[in-house]
Amino acid sequence: DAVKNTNITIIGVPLHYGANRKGVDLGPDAIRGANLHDRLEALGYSIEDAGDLQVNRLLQPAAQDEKLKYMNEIARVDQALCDTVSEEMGKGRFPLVLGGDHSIAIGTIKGVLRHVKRLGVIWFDAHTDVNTHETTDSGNIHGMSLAALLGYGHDDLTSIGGSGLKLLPENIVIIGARSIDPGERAFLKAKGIKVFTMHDIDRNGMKQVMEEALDIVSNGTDGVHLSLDLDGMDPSDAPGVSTPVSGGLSYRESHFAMELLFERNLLVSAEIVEVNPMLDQHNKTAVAAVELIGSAFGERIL
Ligand code: 4U7
Ligand code: MN
Ligand code: MN
Ligand code: MN
Repeated sequence: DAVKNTNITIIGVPLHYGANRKGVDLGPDAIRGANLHDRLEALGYSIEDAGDLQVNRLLQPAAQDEKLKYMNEIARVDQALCDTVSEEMGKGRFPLVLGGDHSIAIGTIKGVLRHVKRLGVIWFDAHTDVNTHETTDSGNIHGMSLAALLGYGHDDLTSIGGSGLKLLPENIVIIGARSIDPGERAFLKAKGIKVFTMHDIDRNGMKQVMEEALDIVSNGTDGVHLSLDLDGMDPSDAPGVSTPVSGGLSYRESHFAMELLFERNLLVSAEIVEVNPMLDQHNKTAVAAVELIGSAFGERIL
């Protein structure tokens, strides 16, 4: 069994270009403002905050980027994030990345892959993020991050962090999905990626779903990454997200999932994405994000 890493480095990534919607760039400060540091310190972790990566101000996507909006800046930020994550892991620290939209998962996970070759991933999300420039309707790169990490999509995205770093489809689970585009459905089927949809969670309950999910991501891997898209939760509990979808995970279901995750002691890295304070109510979504991270790091009711 792995030894729990109690040294955490927080890395903020105020990027919104992947969502093509303002507000999610304010996520890192909203999450910090919901007392992330204190909460983790109370659990016995030692926290360092590396601050925010620098994101350039752009007024509109380049005309040629219709199906890959803002790709150049996203790829530049993801490369910087990959290097920062990899450096922190090199020091033996646990990277906790605060987004920003979900396109930052490319940078985070590529950085982790430099240290953990066979990496399991829990992708908590209403969506499955396996579009490419060939299947996307929106052109928004936050809907392409998981495909890029599997090696599919534009070279400028798949080559981030150097070639040869890849996730394997059999080491990934998606939890909470309820909005899947036609091209994504075909991709998920062809690659055999395990998706626990809301239907599966309704039918079997979160306990069974998480047990199966954790078995999959830990089988033949050397560590697990948590990619927590807050839109996986129901919009009544997490209204401040770029792309809300009804019928999501309840407050308790989400917490229970994180509590079960902690019990298996698998995590080597994590990220919180898609928190959009401009669409939020009283910072509710950022607070929920911090509470979920609390549960994933060992907080208990009693
Ligand atoms: B997120 C979408 F069409 N699939 O590609 C797309 F529904 O990181 C949404 O999960 C993507 O929030 C959502 O634009 C990306 C859409
Ligand atoms: Mn997502
Ligand atoms: Mn999503
Ligand atoms: Mn979203």
